[in-house]
Amino acid sequence: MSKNIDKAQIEQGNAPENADRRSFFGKSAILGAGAVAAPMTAAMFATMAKAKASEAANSPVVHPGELDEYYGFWSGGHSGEVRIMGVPSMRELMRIPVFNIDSATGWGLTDESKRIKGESAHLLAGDSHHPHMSMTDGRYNGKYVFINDKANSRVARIRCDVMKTDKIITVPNIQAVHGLRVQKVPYTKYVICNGEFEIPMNNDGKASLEDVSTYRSLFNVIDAETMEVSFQVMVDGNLDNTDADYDGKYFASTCYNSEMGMNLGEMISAERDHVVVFSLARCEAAVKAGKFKTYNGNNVPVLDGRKGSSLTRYIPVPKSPHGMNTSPNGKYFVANGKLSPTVSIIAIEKLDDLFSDKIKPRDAIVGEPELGLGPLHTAFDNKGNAYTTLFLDSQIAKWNVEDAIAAYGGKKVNYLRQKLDVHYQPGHNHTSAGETRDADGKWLISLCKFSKDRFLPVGPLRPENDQLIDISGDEMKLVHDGPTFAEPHDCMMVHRSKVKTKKLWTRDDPIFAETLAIAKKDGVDPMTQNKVIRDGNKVRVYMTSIAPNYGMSEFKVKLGNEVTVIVTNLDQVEDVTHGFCVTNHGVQMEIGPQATASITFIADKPGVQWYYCNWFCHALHMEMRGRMLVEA
Ligand code: RUQ
Ligand code: CUA
Repeated sequence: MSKNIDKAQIEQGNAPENADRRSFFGKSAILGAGAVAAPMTAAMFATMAKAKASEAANSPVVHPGELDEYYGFWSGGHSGEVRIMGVPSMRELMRIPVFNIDSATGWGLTDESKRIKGESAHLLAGDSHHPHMSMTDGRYNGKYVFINDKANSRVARIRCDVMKTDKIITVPNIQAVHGLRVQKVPYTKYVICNGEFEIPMNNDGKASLEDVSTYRSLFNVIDAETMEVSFQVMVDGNLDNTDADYDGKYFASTCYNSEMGMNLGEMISAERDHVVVFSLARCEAAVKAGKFKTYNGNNVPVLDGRKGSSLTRYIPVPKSPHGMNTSPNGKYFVANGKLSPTVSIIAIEKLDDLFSDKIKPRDAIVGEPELGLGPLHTAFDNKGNAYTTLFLDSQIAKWNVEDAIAAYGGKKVNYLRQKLDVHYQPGHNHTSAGETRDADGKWLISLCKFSKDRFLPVGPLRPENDQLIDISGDEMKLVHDGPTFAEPHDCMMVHRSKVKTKKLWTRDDPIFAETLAIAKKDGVDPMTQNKVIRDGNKVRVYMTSIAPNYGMSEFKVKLGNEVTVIVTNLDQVEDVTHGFCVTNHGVQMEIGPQATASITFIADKPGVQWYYCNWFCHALHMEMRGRMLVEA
């Protein structure tokens, strides 16, 4: 390769990496082992420089080999997963299985993932809604992403160093977790989320099921580190979405159905519903003082925050509000009208007075701009503007917050800046870093529920349409249509400088610590030994993998044995992942470089059963297989 070609290729970004990759495959095909590091520094630098240049121009074009400026975390809706998107290219970078089952990674199949799923491991479905990253002082800290499963009342945590789910809990005493956010300041000690559907307290089928006066909806406060529910707060109405302030003092949730109706007509009969504001200090003090009850046989403290409680305040807003969004300057909560064409602006600085009863609840409202039909969610830039999705109008309204407040105060100002057509029926929207102090006013994503004529037709079921909008200038400009599968409810964008991921697993990773503890009990060092342990009807098979070989090309079991295969991937090469798949057994998993993974199944078929590596790892990947010999 000549110097000139080298330089051109470096400028293109990825050529030297490819060259290394190619020579790696070539070399290890001959050597039969892949212990070759993949140096990529020159290419990385060139790529970074290029990406920097496109940042300056706010161009949505990311050339092949260039890197995106933002990590986007997208909920996968009723697919139950989370996806990582590159923004602004809108390339899907990775999928993180969470509440779903995934055959590529073995999520929901492996012993490690089943342990993480815990008591809900038997559930095969989920409905993920709101991914939000942990923060320190109101800025993303790159540690965790939290996401809720509305369908099964669960909350999960994704570890951002490896981009894998590491905790899943089922929240007790509630049904359907909807809105989820994190405490922003001083740091994410708590994850907050709303129990949406009201149920009897207790919900044990013993008391009258018809008497809706016993039905409650609970606000949930979860410890971000232990992932245990610290406390819950009982409210009036149905909780919907939520957000936190930038002072570490208040959380606010929208509530619809303050009527406690059990059908649509009843749910929307009253003209007003409300926003509930929670005082964190008062709630914590009440828990400490033991002023709580417990329900359904568990010991989670449930505080009474219904109307009249000192823990909460109820601010009336037009009926059926939906989204709740805090402005990144920390001054306002914005509740989105949904059935009303308005959003309600709550001044956070007035909340102290509201809690000490110096003002009336409605006095905390400082603006109620009329934006259009079906306002659902609002995002913010760094110039005092807000962007609200209008579901019914299929538009995004850009408006100025201070002007809207001035207009509410009686001034003749036009707070509306622009309305942009989106395609079609947007739900959530999100600006780059817009739920943090780092809001930068560069990009806006509109998550459209319908795509109709925007893409080649693919049958009656259509993709959603995630649209990328450049908001760096005075006008919003639509720059990209992105088809996505069901259903990105919500997303967030974090600057890539905040996220540091590992290239290889480290051997002390807690995700497989329990598996290693079992190995230790068996007296096996999984890094060096290939061994079969027979334990009554149970068989544990420890094997290593290094491209293109398993440490064991055969092992013997008896028909009906419960077999656990524990594979340790000895490869130290970035991107060399192995798989383990047993034909005809529904057994599949991923083993990342330097990881240990295990999977348990019944050997219920006699004879020769081949296992093979299902993650492409080597020129001799097809040959990476072995036999499980099942004696009848
Ligand atoms: S919330 S748009 Cu609006 Cu879960 Cu989905
Ligand atoms: Cu190992 Cu494919």
